[in-house]
Amino acid sequence: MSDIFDRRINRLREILSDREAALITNEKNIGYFCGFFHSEGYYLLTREKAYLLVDFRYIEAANQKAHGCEVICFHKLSEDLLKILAENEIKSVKIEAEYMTVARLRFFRHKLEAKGITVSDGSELDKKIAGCRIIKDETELEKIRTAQKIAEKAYLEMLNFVKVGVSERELAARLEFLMKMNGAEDISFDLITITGKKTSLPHGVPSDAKIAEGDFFTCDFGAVYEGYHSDTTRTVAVGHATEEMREIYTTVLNAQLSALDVVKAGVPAADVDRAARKVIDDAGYGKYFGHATGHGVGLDIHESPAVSYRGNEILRAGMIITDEPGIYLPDRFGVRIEDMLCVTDTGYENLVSLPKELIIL
Ligand SMILES: [Mn+2]
Repeated sequence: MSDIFDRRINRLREILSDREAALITNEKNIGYFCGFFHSEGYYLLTREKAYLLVDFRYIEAANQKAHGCEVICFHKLSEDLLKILAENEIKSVKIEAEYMTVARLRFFRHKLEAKGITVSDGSELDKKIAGCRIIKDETELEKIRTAQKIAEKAYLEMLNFVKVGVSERELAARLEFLMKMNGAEDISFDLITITGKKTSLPHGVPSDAKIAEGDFFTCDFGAVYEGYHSDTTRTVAVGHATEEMREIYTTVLNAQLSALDVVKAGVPAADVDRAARKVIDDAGYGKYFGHATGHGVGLDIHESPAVSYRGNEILRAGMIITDEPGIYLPDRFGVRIEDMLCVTDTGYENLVSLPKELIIL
């Protein structure tokens, strides 16, 4: 267990010089490097040592869960932190740029610089951490697979309740309940269970609106298992689907499949986006597909790499990406189909096992 964390820590140490430390405050990043995932922790890494500072409320859990670091119960954060920095003769501290509030940065600057310790720009640190997290090891993949299995089981159980007259909010509540009953520690994001005209909103919010005969019903859902997220979207029709609905559905499905054909280690992520976009453009619906084809998934629901024609990441084995093109006709309806994939040297492992042909309930 602890060699997983040793490996991660040692990669992060590559950006530290002798008298330098990294101070990590983002909960997900702390969890990634030591296995302890609760809020209100501070993780300090030097060339030789690693410390997790938590307050009294978390000390027992931290002692049980944290690996590869010395767990310290702090009383006054700045004093305890300065003591450790002095013991290690640290002259400069890197702080994550993306997660630190201005107030917090001011606090650390004020306290540390008074002792002659520089607080340096953390963008290099952020980049390094994202670079570590972008490739999932087997223990992480197992957690993502489990999250996906839980989500799919709950989704299939929820589908039994998708009927004319049932509200979007009821279905969101039911899906969340079923995920938790099936072992999810949380939902990946506010579940999207939308119907009718609202399906034209890529991130529509469930309301009291009720399913009507002839509606599309779009469900974008995911579960969290041991910190790791899953992400899937399916669109089904209720009662019947018009020719136009079928045509749009088929176009989105073809785009989704074309993107799948491209996925493989060594391929630019932008090519995956272009493959999906081409199918939708060629069918004349290009302007109705306004988001990227996909994104990375892991400890965060959206993380690197971006699967967008604007991105410049090259796919590598062990990356988790989504493939989720859509067509959204304003004030009419929309369709999105999303799979979550693990990139391999020869292609991908599709973590989603749900069918993709149009289902009419
Ligand atoms: Mn997604």
